[in-house]
Amino acid sequence: NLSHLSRGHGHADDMPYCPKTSPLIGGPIHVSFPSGLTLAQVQRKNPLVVRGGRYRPPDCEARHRTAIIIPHRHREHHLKFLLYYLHPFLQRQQLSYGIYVIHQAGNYTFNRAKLMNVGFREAMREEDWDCLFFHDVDLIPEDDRNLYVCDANPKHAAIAMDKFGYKLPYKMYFGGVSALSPLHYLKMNGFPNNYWGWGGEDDDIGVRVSLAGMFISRPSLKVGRYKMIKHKLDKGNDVNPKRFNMLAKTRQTWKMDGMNTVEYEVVSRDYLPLYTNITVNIGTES
Ligand code: UDH
Ligand code: NGS
Repeated sequence: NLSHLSRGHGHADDMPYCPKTSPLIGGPIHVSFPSGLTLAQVQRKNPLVVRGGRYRPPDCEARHRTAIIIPHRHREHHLKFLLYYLHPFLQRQQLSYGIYVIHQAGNYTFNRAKLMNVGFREAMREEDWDCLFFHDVDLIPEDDRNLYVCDANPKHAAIAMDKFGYKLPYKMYFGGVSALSPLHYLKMNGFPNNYWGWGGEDDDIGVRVSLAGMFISRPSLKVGRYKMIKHKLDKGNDVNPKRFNMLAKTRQTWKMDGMNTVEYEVVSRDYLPLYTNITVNIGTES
C-alpha cells in the first residue's frame, strides 16, 4: 500500500478526520517559567513541527486550520515561553496550525493592532486558514479545553487572566487573546491602524465587533484561563493619550480605517523552525 506516499508531510489521502473531541486533551496545565530554557530544547520537544512553525496531526486529518498571530518587539524571552507551551497545547487539540510572529521593525512607537492587520494579510496570503488567533506574547493558556478554533462570532479567549483575579476586568474587555474567522475579520474591516502606543486599541476592536453586527463569544471562566508573564510597560510603548478621543469616534472611523487602508512594507520573512517571523515596517503616526 503506497497511499502514504501520495501527499506531502507523509500524509495519506484517505486519512480519517480527527475525532470531534481530541482524546489528548487533559484540562488544566501547570504553567511555570523554567530558567535556562532554550529554543533548541523547545524544538527537540516538538519534532513534528516543520519549517515556519507549521504542524499537522500525523494520524488524522485536522478538522480546523488555525493561524496564531503574535505582535512582537523586544520580547524574545516571553516568546520562548509562549512557544514552549503553545506548540504542545495546539498539538493536543489535534489542530493543523501555523505560528506567525509579526515583528515591528525600528524603534518608533509600538502599534499592536496594525501589526495584527499585517499578520492577517500575510498569513492569509500563504494559506486558507479558517481561524486566526490574535495572541499577546506574554499570555500562556492554562487549560487545553480552551480550544483554539473559531466560533460563530468573534471570540474573546482571554476571559480569565491571573492579573485580573481570573475574571473579566470589565464587560467589554477584548484584550489579550481573540479569535476571528477571515469572514469576521473582513466584516469589521479588521483592526484600527492608528492606535500608536499603549491602550484602547483592544476596546476599539470590541466596539467594531458590535458595529459590524456581531457579538462577542467567550469560553467559560473555568477554561479561558491565562497566566501573564509579568513585565513593565515597554520602552517605545508609552500610554497613548489620544485613546479616549479616538474611542469616542470609532463609529465614524471604522469603515475608513482598517484592513482596507493598511499600508506597510515587509522587511523580511523567515521560516524559522518554530515560527514564521515577519519583520515589517509599519511607518509612523501621520
Ligand atoms: N508588545 C511587544 N513589544 C512591545 C510592546 C508590546 O511585543 O514593546 C506586544 C506583546 O505581544 C504584548 C502586547 O504587544 O503582549 C501587548 O502589550 P503589553 O504587554 O505592553 O500590554 P499589557 O496591557 O501590559 O499586557 C502593559 C503593562 C502595564 C501597563 C499599565 C498602563 N497603565
Ligand atoms: C483599559 C484599556 C485597555 C486595556 C485594559 C487593561 O483601560 O486597552 O485597560 O489594561 N483601555 C483604555 O485605556 C481606553 S491592563 O490592566 O492590562 O494594563 O487592555
